[in-house]
Amino acid sequence: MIQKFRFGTPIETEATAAALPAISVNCAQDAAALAAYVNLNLKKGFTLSRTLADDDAVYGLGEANRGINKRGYRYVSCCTDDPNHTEEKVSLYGAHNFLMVIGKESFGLFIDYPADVCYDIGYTKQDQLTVTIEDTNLDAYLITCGKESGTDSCPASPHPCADASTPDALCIIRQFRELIGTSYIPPLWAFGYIQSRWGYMDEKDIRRVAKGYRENHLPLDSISMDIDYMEDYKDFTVHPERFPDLSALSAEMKEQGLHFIPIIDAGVKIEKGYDVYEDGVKNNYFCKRADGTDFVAGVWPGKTHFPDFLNADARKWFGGLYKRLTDAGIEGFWNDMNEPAIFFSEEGLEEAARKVEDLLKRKDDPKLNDFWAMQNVFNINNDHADYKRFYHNMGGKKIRHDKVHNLYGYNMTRAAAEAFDTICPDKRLLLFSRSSYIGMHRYGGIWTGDNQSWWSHLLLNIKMMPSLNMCGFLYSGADLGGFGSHTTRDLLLRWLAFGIFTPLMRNHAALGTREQECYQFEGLDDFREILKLRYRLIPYIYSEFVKAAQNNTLLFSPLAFAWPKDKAACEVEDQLLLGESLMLAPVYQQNTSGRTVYLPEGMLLVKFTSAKEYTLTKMDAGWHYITCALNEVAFFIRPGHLLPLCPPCECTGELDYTKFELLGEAGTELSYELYTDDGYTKDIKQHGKFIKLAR
Ligand code: MIG
Repeated sequence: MIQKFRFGTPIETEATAAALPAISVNCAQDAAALAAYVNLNLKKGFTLSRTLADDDAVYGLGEANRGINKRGYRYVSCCTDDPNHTEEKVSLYGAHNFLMVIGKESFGLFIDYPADVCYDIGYTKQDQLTVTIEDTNLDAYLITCGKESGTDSCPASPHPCADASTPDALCIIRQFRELIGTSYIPPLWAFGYIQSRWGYMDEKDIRRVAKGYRENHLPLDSISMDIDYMEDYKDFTVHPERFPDLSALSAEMKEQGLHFIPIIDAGVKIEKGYDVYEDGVKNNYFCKRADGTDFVAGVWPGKTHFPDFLNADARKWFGGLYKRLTDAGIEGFWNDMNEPAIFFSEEGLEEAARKVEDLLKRKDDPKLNDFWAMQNVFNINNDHADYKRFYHNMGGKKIRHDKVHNLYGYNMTRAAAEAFDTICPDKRLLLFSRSSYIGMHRYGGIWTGDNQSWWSHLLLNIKMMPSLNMCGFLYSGADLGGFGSHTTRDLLLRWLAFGIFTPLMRNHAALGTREQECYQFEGLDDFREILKLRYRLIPYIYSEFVKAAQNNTLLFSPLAFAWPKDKAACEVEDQLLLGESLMLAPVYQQNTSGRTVYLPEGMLLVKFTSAKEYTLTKMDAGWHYITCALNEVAFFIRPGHLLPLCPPCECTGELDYTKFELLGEAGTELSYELYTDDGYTKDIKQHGKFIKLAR
């Protein structure tokens, strides 16, 4: 059952699906229903709190730091461009305000509020969950399973989990996901391996990457292009010397089974004669200062204006511009810098300069504090003060950015997705964003931003996947190998061995870091076999992905949700279920030749020593140590389930759906319903098919 509670007059976020069919969210307006779960305090802003029992676990929050169980730390929903995700960080690029308390009395909460939301989840006091917001205008949704009381008095909302054996977490997630609407499904080719790097400067670089992969028979589907393809970082331009003919290059790549995925940044360069800039100014499509002038932010192109993605007309205009690139044969994009990231604002610079002047006045009698103040003066990038310096036009209403901050990246991506419906009505295009809010999951995927080439970030990637899924973000993945700092061969191999299971499988690295295309390392066989295994898995991953989107279920699930009564299973966070058949147990530590694994039930260990060769070992429930060398991939098949594998190949264009090898326990009759389609159709219900594979 979902109950919606409206406080004050919230800003419309469109986080929930517009055309919500059977679910009425208004069946109980009585705040007492909410008070039965949480204490509310509306005196100074909005505070909601609850005492947590010892064995209550807290899940959700999507793209957030730390563990799957969020207990024991604090988080702030505030889309933030911070490339240094150390353990103490409380905000990353997304703002996903859905959480669940799972225990004796389980419930889910969705706080639909577009500015900062603070979560103290047993941080200040171990047994206390507190959610605070400065404002009191918001929608809160309470989601319960109604199993305990046995009453489901909401007539318009049929209980989706009539089956009492459904674990609370899955019941709550399913209802929540129905509320927010079906997740974005990319084209099939987006499940192929993507190579990326910030620093590919021209056609030659792109051809070199294509060649490096194709000549070495390392599978690859796409190359993503970072900001250097543009002319002076101007959105929707292509550098005339470095990329003289994008259509020709894109056609040339397509012949090799490759796609290009260009980046689009949020800020539009201020430059006379640049039509995007001029049209934006003329039509008032940019965010404005309080005095009505266009707000200026310094980002990669130099001084820019921010398109007002919260203004429907501006959104339509900006989305339409993607056509300039789709016309050149482009079928996929990534939207960056859309928190929005701000290197500096004119106001911020002036303020900093004034502070320096003040400090200089005291130079004859300096205090230690002045010295520290001096150090911080120019620390003005992504300064939240800037978010109070510009305004949106939302349906004629002037709204200061900080009040709706978390909707910006969401609506940039929505602008593109809505335009694609017109530009390319018959095909799904690839689209993923850095910043996001719940609701954006209907329009595109996300990558998890600037991680580092650290082993701890491989583990963070593993732990983040199920939380993203809970919030509707199914098409997602991290920069494999790590974005910042220098990767190592073993880290990349281990990361790829996990990445072959994530829908978005992209190797991406920052300018100035060690080159990390697979062919840059010794022992290419090891990379080749792991990548080929990815292609063998694509039919299964794609099938489970579409099912998860259509049925509002998880692609990646913590063990806790499948075995809620098994304490060990509930505490294991470095193993995940993937779809109905698989349990993953990735190796994520350096200089280890294996790892400890917990099996809540007997399972079949599959260990691939190459893309074609594997061993199957039946294992009993309990703790085990499994070995897994750097060039091996080990995972488990659950009892009663099959894993279909197609033959190895080098790009999705070569996927062969006629010859499946079916892996599963010997001696039992097993079957699998494989979802398939042409890889592009938008009408999954009409054009998708299920094939029954049996053994
Ligand atoms: O300020 O376009 O997260 O993937 O390579 C950095 C350059 C801007 C941040 C993205 C990263 C991308 C980089 N961008």
